[in-house]
Amino acid sequence: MDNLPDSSVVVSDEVASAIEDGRGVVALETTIVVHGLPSPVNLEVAEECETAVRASGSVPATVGVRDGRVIVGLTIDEMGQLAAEDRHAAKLSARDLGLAVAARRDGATTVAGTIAVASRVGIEVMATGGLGGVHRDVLESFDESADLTALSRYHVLVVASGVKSILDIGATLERLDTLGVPVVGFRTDRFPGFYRSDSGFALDWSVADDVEAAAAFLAHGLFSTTGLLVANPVLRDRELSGDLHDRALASALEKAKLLGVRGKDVTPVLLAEFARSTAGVSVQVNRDLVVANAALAGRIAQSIARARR
Ligand code: PSU
Ligand code: MN
Repeated sequence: MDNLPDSSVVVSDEVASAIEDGRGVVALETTIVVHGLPSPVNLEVAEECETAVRASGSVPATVGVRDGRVIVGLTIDEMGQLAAEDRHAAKLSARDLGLAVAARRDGATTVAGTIAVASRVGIEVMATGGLGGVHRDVLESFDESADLTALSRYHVLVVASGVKSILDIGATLERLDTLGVPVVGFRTDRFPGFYRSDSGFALDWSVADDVEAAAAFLAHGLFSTTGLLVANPVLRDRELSGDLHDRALASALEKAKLLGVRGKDVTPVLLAEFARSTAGVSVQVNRDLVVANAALAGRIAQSIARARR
């Protein structure tokens, strides 16, 4: 497949020339903006992520769908329009992209949707807060995020603070193993727990800096077409306390059960209940970690670009 987008995929001039010139580019998702964080923090975070990527010397490429056009390089204004409630932007995973284009819909892309687009246009790095994964009630619900299978299909490096702690973290790590997706701790040999810096699970591999992360991704590409997860823990002095986390988690799981939510609504409901029951502290932690991940992704994209030259 060529990397030239057709008219259904619109790459902004800035992003297109950065890709063309082999400069560092970081894809950013919009589900966290439209369905993951409350207003007005959502747009502040979107802007902070873009600023963090730029500060590293890389170019941000925020992905979303407007009127059936997949945009790579949304402006903050366009993101604001997409996040407006009356627009009812859909939550788009990789499988939904073509259908949203055909139906001329608006939508925000998940990690899965974003890396499908990134790989289509030649972007190798993306940043998010917490990856999706295997849900705790998986034996009843069969609910496993398509983020995992997307990482098994697209050769993109994703920086995330582990997987969201609302998930079954051990099962998610097992699935990443089965799917052939390597997990590399950034300056840690512990798998991060999203709102918490340590999920309690150990990692086999870690890197000391962005140069090593870039080298790991390039070497991985010699043997595999899968993606790679760089696990970047939230700073210890920013994490949610263990007590508060566990209480919020219990109430979030309870709430989701009570409402009987399913499918793509599960994660947004759990995150919203976390925000409510921690009086917004979880939102602040989410903000800190996603901006830090965008900054790191920017540095890694720079190192990959340098290594390729
Ligand atoms: N990280 C966050 N907040 C979010 C997400 C990630 O800090 O809201 C989003 C991402 O878009 C991810 C999605 O792909 O949650 C996972 O949704 P699901 O569990 O339905 O696959
Ligand atoms: Mn799901």
